[in-house]
Amino acid sequence: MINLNLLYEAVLAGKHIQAMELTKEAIDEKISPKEIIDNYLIKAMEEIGRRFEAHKAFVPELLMAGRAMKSSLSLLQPLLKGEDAHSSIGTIVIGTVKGDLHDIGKNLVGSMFEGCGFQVVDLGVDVDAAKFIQAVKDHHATIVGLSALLTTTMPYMKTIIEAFKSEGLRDKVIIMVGGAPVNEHFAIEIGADGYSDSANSAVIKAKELMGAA
Ligand code: B1M
Repeated sequence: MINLNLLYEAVLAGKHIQAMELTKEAIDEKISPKEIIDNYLIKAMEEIGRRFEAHKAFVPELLMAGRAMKSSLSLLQPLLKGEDAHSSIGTIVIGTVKGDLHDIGKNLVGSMFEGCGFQVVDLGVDVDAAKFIQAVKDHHATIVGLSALLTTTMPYMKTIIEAFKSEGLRDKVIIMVGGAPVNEHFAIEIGADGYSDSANSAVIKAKELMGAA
């Protein structure tokens, strides 16, 4: 039986090959992807973040841990796609806002939406307001998902919301925000429709906002 703490340690140490091998073992042992992600992978990222803050880890360590987490997620994400994936509930345009390169959480949120039957248009990282607006028009999206991990990039979420207003599109889309430094209070303050602190709850919130819960 696999010891999942080894996976936590592998991600924390940035050992991506070991992380992939352990993830494969965990999948073979039918451990739920959600348990692996929530209890081991995200915990490892939280710990490397704490060490970074305490000056006990530096950018290279963050990068290596990020790469190890992504390697593991590349095996788990296909398993998050459920049966519902065939029938589309709606289209969400998702991206990490301008100036911000963090994409692990955003990718997880995207996978969860996809797994729950949404069409997902992922614009990647460092996305400006014009690109979000164009994507909504091109794909007739009903939801916009904004992710930010830096206190310096959070304010750009408001810029995006204002841009949707200027374009006359604000009432046509549900705008959701999330990411580690974002909270409910901030979401309300900038005029977003919804906030959530995890990939799971983001989908639940989106369905609620669409009246499809
Ligand atoms: Co950076 N980084 N980083 N980093 N990094 C943080 C965010 C930081 C908190 C670390 C720390 O100091 N403790 C800190 C920000 C401090 C602040 O702003 N107050 C920080 C910093 C400072 C930086 C740099 C400035 C460092 C430097 O260069 N000096 C730099 C900035 C680069 C840039 O973006 N312009 C930088 C760079 C990086 C790497 C590139 C090395 C790497 C990113 C790799 C990648 O993403 N491809 C990295 C990493 C890995 C982190 C930490 C350690 C982990 C982030 C992560 O992936 N978490 C992070 C520390 C931390 O967050 N504790 C840190 C796991 C992920 C699953 O969680 O993204 O929160 P999260 O997503 C969750 C929820 O938030 C939510 O659901 C997800 C799944 O449950 N969610 C949403 C996310 N988006 C959502 C959207 C929604 C709804 C929910 O609706 C649409």
